[in-house]
Amino acid sequence: MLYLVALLLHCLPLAMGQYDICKSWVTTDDGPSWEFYACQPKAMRMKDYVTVRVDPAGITCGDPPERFCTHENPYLCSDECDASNPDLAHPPKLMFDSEDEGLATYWQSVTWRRYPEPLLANITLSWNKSIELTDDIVITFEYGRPTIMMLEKSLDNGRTWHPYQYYADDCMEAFSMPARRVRDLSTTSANRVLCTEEYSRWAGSKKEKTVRFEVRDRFAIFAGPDLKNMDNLYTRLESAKGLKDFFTVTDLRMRLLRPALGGTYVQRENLYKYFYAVSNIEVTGRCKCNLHANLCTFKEGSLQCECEHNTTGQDCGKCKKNFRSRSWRAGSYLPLPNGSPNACAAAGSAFGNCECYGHSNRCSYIDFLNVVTCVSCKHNTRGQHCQHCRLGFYRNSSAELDDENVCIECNCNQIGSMHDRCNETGYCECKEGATGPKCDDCLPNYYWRQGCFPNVCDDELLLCQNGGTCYQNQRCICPVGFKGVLCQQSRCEADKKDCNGGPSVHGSLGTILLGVLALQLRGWVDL
Ligand SMILES: *[C@@H]1O[C@H](CO)[C@@H](O)[C@H](O)[C@H]1NC(C)=O
Ligand SMILES: *[C@@H]1O[C@H](CO)[C@@H](O)[C@H](O)[C@H]1NC(C)=O
Ligand SMILES: *[C@@H]1O[C@H](CO)[C@@H](O)[C@H](O)[C@H]1NC(C)=O
Ligand SMILES: *[C@@H]1O[C@H](CO)[C@@H](O)[C@H](O)[C@H]1NC(C)=O
Ligand SMILES: *[C@@H]1O[C@H](CO)[C@@H](O)[C@H](O)[C@H]1NC(C)=O
Ligand SMILES: [Ca+2]
Repeated sequence: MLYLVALLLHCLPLAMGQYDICKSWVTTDDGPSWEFYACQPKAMRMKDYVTVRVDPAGITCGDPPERFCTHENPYLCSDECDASNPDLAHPPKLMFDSEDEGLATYWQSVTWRRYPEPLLANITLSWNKSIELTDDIVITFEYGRPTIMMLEKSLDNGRTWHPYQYYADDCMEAFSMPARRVRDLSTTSANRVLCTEEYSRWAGSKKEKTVRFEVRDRFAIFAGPDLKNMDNLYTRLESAKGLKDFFTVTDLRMRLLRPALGGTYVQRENLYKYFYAVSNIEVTGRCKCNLHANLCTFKEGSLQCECEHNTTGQDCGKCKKNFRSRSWRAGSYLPLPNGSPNACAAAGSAFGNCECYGHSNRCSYIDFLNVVTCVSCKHNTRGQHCQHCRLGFYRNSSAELDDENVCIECNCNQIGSMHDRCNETGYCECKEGATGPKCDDCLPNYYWRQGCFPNVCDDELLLCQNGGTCYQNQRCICPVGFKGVLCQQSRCEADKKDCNGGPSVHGSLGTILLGVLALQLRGWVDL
């Protein structure tokens, strides 16, 4: 019995800390060797690694010094914010310090002295690293929570932003959205962006201070109320499209849109009691390492995964050099309980010497040729080892053979070139008269018009005669009385009868003759 307890205790840490080791040295029938597992870093207090930015400039109180009061004590406006006095200053960093027992330290905005112009502030948190949230985001407000605010997130270091959650005391009025609660979401809507009224009502500023983004409640949809069934959550994270990304962020932004009112309307005669004050922003999560690392360290100002499985990059998002015999893949939580490492493989190790330079995951043995060849080469490559470029593509000389950008499209001009293939430096084969790498230019003495054609006229050798002018090398515009490609022929020579009359006389005489002919045919004139 004692022995059993000891065994259980021994096994417990491993069983509980799922995905916490990347590899272990095991002995099998074939002797000892490494075994690899999907692994992820521990969850951490992410506020310790964040950089913060508060907008607009001048929104932080104290410059110049300012008085304020509280909703509890609205007529005793003796509190002071003074940025130049450390005891009275409220800089942004106080949202991330460790709260000692007792007094809260907080960032504070200016008061709403410009009412009715809205009092707006953005608090942007950036990690320069993808983070997977593992617990609720908890924002603590002193002196009342905002009556309208919004949480946004970015997945690409702040280049693009998406709404994450809306908060208002009246969702319909503020955002034209019905109020919902995360608790009421279902398995198919677990990643829905919603508006909640739970964190914006007035309940006395001391009583309810926190605004949450509920990660646990969303996890609980899959893992049960106490998150006991994490296996189900991990299974869902692998299979439900977009679910993992929903909990992943590189940046968060709180858009504070209206402060606590402490009542139903704004008292214009006392605007000193309206402002924002944030004492803490708790973000709990782990570095996203694509299940290829169980450690994440803070180096050179940024978090970085300590990649295993022969992967590399800030998120272990690619294979190490010389380990690209198949394409990189994230590790997987499945199959339970240890997952799949999906490790990168050394060239030559994976499929009996079939290197595919990371452009294919599959090799196939061709019986009658007795060779192993890569199947379905990607990135516009082809060949037994995906070592050539497909027709219509050429080799990028500044890229390694295992680079995704190794093959560049030829882009031959369809009209000017013989076909859509090109040589190793990207030069296409041109039709007569065409030139340039892509055959979209004409040689001298050719002009472009749906292809290259030899000049009909020009200013050097093929001069238009008799005062004609050359139109875009395509034809001579001849003066009256001349014709021919270069206006070299006088109309008089061509038609001897009309030599004395000008072309206009020629015309009118003809018309008269035709008229006479017509009348004669009708029998009215007898010539
Ligand atoms: C807050 O950020 C949003 C989105 O980028 C921007 O449109 C808005 O002007 C910002 N507000 C302030 C007060 O800087
Ligand atoms: C972000 O992280 C990358 C990779 O660690 C680093 O090269 C870069 O300098 C960091 N950028 C900033 C602004 O810290
Ligand atoms: C990574 O490469 C090393 C050799 O550098 C090898 O010993 C190790 O087993 C490889 N790991 C995996 C997961 O393939
Ligand atoms: C050639 O490869 C380099 C290195 O990957 C890449 O930066 C570049 O964009 C590629 N060139 C083209 C034209 O795709
Ligand atoms: C490709 O064609 C161009 C133009 O004909 C030529 O200058 C270049 O040397 C060729 N490159 C190779 C590698 O053959
Ligand atoms: Ca604080």
